[in-house]
Amino acid sequence: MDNFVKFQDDVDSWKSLMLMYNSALKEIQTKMDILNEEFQHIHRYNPIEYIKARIKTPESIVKKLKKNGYESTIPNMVEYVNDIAGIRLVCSFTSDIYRLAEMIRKQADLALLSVKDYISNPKESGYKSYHMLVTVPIYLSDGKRDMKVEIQIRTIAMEFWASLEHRILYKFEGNAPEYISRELRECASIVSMLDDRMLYLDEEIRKLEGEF
Ligand code: 0O2
Repeated sequence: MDNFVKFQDDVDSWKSLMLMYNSALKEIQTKMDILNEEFQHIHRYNPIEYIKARIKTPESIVKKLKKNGYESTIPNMVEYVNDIAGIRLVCSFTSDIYRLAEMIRKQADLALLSVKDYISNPKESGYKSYHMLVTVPIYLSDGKRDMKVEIQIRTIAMEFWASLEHRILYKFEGNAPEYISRELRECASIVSMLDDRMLYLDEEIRKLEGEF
């Protein structure tokens, strides 16, 4: 019976926690939609092409805790798993990424905990993305909670690459055949080149538009 009560308590804490992470995700999603709409209104241009939001699956939370040597407990997941609530902003150009990061930094009610700039410092695999870990306040019936949300910002080309690489990572559990890893690294440099050239084109078009 005691075990059942404990289990029930854990289920209740889990459900409350997921509700809080979901609320945090909604708050951030709304903030990003507003930024995008306002930017469109002023500059006639959307820095965000699309947004993906997700709550990490219980399996993935447990796997991450285990990988980092922590027991699967609710306090550990809150403390050590930073991307339970994750939102991804997908942009056309690399310049949009830094523009968005700056706009996010300026939001007074978001606290910036850390930044990982895998664009200036890509991973060995070729992974590029800009990660910001923030806390966002959510207001419940009994008060305020600051919830962690990971914001990933990347271009459409980086997203294309990362999605395939993620599948490969899972499939081979980090031990992909050398020719696949090599091919991926080559694709990563093609992605970087494509991003640079598309940005160049965009800037040139803007200059020409300015002339007319
Ligand atoms: P999954 O399966 O996507 O959930 P930290 O959160 O700071 O304690 P972590 O997790 O290394 O440590 O932080 P980081 O580097 O910001 O990574 C967070 C998430 O970014 C990862 O979550 C991935 O979703 C994504 N990511 C990071 N590195 C790579 C990479 O090399 N390739 C791809 N495709 N995605 C990456 P998870 O939990 O690792 O994985």
